[in-house]
Amino acid sequence: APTYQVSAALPYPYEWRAGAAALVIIDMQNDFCAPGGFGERLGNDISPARAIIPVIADVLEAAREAGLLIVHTREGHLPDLSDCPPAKLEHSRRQGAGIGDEGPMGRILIRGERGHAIVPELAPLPDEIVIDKPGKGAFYATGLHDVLQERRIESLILCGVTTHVCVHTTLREANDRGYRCLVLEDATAAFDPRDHEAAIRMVRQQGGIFGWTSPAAPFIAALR
Ligand code: TIU
Repeated sequence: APTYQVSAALPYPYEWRAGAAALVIIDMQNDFCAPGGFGERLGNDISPARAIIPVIADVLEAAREAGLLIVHTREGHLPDLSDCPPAKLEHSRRQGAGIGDEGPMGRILIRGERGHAIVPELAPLPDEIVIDKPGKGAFYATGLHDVLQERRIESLILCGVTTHVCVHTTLREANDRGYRCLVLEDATAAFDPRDHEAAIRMVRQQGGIFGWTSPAAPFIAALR
């Protein structure tokens, strides 16, 4: 199979084999990207999360054209909260955004509510994979690893929110499972840019301990 390369990636060029890469779009939900959602009610400025929507839309379009496997993830819980650990529930309530509480977009972080849905600009197509996850990482208590192994996926291109929480947790889980991971730095965001910067730096320190980083444009160019 031919090999693709993003030569601008840090700390050194990122390569993947044709047919062996997946785009993973993490938690681009109304709860993190829309006014009145979980992210904003936790006390955050959601504008960085909104700003990456058009960048991810470009990446998604190019990945669809190139035939990459597309995976969307959503953070959320069952309506009876049986999959929400007490510590997570307590933390959310202390922050004034109790998981399961009523909000402007339905119950906060509950599957099936409007706040839980992916923003319309990045809506999954019917044949794309949607992983519902109760944790920050997309591998914990989900079928993601099996889905990727069935399709012989070796390389993951990660984007979405937030860089230091769900993107990083997923990245670390993926790295331990042997996937080669590229984080698209301008297609990820944290509510505080300092958290974003720190998280991006961490990926590529020690010669790329968790993977690679690159802006979206050179990745899109490599696909075309
Ligand atoms: N998706 C994700 O990152 N969930 C979070 O709760 N992130 C925060 O930064 N709070």
